[in-house]
Amino acid sequence: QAAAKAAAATADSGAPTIFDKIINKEIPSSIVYEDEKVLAFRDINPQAPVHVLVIPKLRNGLTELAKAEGRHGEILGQLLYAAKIVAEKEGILDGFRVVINSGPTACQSVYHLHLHVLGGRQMNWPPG
Ligand code: DGP
Repeated sequence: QAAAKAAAATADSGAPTIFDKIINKEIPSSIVYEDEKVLAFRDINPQAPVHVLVIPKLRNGLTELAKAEGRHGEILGQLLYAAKIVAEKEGILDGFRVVINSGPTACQSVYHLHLHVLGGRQMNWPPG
């Protein structure tokens, strides 16, 4: 399964992604948290009982973490703090994981920076 996902992974083209439609409410999503800068919604393909994606509403060049620059520092902090708010709302503050897949080798599939917030079960290490 991991190999199939890796094979399906694509590189960053800079094109709009499905997350734009989610941000614009053109396609439905199960929103967990939202503020002016950040949107958090349930992953369509959950890998744990709690699996929420935290994204910036404005992509602003952050297609992947590899493209981060100093100017992105504030939103990067806001995303991480939003991940904590999500964990609190979902009742998993005692143990949760935050993952960012950056680039094809890490199996990134949507090129709009997103944090995966995972929890609600025993997490294992190392990850696949
Ligand atoms: P990544 O592999 O790190 O790029 O994760 C992308 C995630 O996005 C993946 O876990 C599935 C999720 N996803 C893709 N399309 C949709 C969608 O239309 N709705 C929702 N809720 N999640 C999606």
